[in-house]
Amino acid sequence: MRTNESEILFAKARRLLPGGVSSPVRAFGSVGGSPLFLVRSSGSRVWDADGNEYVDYVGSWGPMILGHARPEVVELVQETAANGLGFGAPHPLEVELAEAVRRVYPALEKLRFVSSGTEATMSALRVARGYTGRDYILKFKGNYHGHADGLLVEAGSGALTFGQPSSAGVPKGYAELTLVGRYNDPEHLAQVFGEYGERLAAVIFEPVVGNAGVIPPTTEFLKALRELTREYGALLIADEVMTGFRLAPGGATERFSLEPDLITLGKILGGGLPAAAYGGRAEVMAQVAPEGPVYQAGTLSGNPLAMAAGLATLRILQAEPEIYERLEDYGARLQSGLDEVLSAAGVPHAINRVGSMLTVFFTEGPVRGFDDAATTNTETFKRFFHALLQGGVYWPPSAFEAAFISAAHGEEDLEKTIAAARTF
Ligand code: KE4
Repeated sequence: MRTNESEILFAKARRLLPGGVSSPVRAFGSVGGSPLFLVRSSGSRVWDADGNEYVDYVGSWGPMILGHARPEVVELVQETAANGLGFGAPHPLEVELAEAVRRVYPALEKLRFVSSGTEATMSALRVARGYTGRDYILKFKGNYHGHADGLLVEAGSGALTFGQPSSAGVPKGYAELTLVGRYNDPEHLAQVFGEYGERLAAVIFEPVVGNAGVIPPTTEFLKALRELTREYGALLIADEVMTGFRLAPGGATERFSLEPDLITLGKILGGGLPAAAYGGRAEVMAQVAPEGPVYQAGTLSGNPLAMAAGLATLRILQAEPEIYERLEDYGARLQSGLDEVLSAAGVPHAINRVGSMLTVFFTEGPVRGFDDAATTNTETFKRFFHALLQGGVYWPPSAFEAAFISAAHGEEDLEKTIAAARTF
């Protein structure tokens, strides 16, 4: 007998929470149906309030690179919690986690812990403006950096794309200080710099886009980003909230040998608990209060439990580098398995993957930028999502998100995923 506990809970939640959720994408708005209330997880699996089990590719939207409820992580959090949940004072685990981050991100000469990716990117941009004394920033269409006002901006009209608010409540004045470029388009980037370079405080970008679905960077684009920012004195901010510690021990910065001035981190950094960070060259981070004039603060910054979850996670990732080979191998086999099934079904598709993050676009492809990604057939994606769900596979409930593989995913998960896709 199938129960409907998730539906009952969702009805209650909608009377208490906007859309019944704590973050919009969770509401299944773009795939339809009632969202699953998840109550338990272990390794590659999650269970919903009705006791149904799923192979999980959301992984809490990235943090669960080791798989859910990894014993070493849970134990360190429990041990830490037994001594108190927070002090609002410096804690030894902040030092230990910062040291663990520095081991794989040597570019982070100094870093500051915050509680979300949004706080990290918002603060990094304030530091860049404080350091350069300039007001304009540049982001890219299809890149998401959290919900700070100046970043909820989409391409305006016209060649040099002034930002326009992409959300109600963002004053036009804020959006106008954000220019919007085209990802993987070095020519357009040069044009924007030609016009605004001297007034740009920073360029912020996703080193591998995850928020338009997965879009890998081109070498030319990465090169142009670093050359033009250096030439015009703008800071380069690599937003590694999603890619950090995932694409290599040192994230995309290591994988693509990037040389950013500032890096933002989140998700895996907190091992599933609320921790994020921004950091970079010591002379830039010297701007941050109480050392410098750029103010930023947070009651829960450096919370010991979040530090513990992040530290336990990074300890394992750094002690077992073979994890990255396993992630790569599973990712490649999942990609080719899905490609085979969709080709056999005669469904136009393009699968973009970098390491353990991938997206199935339902369009001819190739998908090289946001405009390509936008041609994906969202109705077909909806059918794909529900076919997987019916088959016991929990795929991200949006056509423009990345699916995440964990170190706990294995043969059985792969077979179950491909079998579910075959029913599509
Ligand atoms: P948070 O404020 O959600 O912790 O981080 C914002 C953020 C910043 N930068 C990048 C590259 C990100 O991917 C994110 C958040 N990612 C989304 C998933 N696409 C979080 C999921 C959600 O919004 O519920």
